[in-house]
Amino acid sequence: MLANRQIIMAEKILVTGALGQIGSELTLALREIYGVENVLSTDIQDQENQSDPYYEKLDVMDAGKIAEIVEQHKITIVYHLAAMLSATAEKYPKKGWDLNMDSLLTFLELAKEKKIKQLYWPSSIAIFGPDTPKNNTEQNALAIPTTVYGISKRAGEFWCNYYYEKFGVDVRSIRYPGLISWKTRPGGGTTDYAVDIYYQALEEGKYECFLSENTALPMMYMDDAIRATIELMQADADKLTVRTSYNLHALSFTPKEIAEDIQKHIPDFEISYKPDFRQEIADSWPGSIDDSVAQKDWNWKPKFDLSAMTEAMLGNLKEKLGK
Ligand code: NAD
Ligand code: AKB
Repeated sequence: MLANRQIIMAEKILVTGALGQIGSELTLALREIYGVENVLSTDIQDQENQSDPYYEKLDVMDAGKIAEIVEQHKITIVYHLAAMLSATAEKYPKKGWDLNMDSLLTFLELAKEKKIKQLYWPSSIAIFGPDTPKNNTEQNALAIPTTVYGISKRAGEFWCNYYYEKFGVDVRSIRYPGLISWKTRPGGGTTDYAVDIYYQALEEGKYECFLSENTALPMMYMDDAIRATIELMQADADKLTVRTSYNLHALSFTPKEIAEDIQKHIPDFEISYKPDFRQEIADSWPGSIDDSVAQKDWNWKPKFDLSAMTEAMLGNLKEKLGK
């Protein structure tokens, strides 16, 4: 036990995109395990109130600065989260591609050169496309993405597998579904409606959804996503059979279904629908995911169903918004 603790405390972790929806919570979770001073949080943005002494501003397009930080802080593990998400990348395709690809290759190269020993990089259900079977989409289902974001994530998966196969790089990845959380608001995604709806339910009592009422998408509460990420990173390497990216499942619901669940707590809550360009993106993605390989390889199991998530979201947001 003591030996395990010493091994864990010897790690120095770098998180990129750490001020984002996932990074803000993953950083806290990692600091609980590895110690605050051993987890360096970085992002291209300035920190809001300069409260974190272990924060550094870092643009992940700056490969030189990344190498400098890795050397200076003796970084051993990287969680590379910075990216442009689906809706924004459709507006800025080339910028989205450059950010999502170049930065991943920078970290894969550092791992190849043994400057870091482990890399986490998230993929997405966006790697699937309109030709993919919609329900219980399997690990190796046909994946011909039609969004820039999806193309960049699919290509990134292949790069991860390539660096693993050719150079033995220990890179691990999860295809997150839409993530739902209350601490930090999401930005630029197609699944963001499932977060916005809780804020608007409490603040306005109504919500105009940018997806149509019967658009089913795979989703997950953030606590499950953070636990999955850490469990995958701590799993025995020889148990892992996937080095592209693991399918992961927790929930599947439509805007109508989440609204009905909110109405159990806020009976007067009203939802209306005004689909925009994000409808086409959502229509190209699966409705639910088969994650049997993750279950088998590293015992993945979600804890939050829709009603547990709604309770947690409304309870935490009420406190945060002073409602
Ligand atoms: P987010 O948009 O909330 O956060 C991304 C962060 O990256 C932001 O804080 C942003 O300031 C930072 N960033 C942008 N450009 C940067 C740059 N050049 N250098 C450094 N930082 C930069 O995104 P998120 O939801 O936290 O997603 C994190 C990762 O998880 C992404 O790779 C995303 O594709 C993946 N993912 C997220 C979801 C989800 O539902 N949130 C689902 C699937 C995959
Ligand atoms: C998005 O909607 O872009 C993300 C994702 C599913 O990757 N939430």
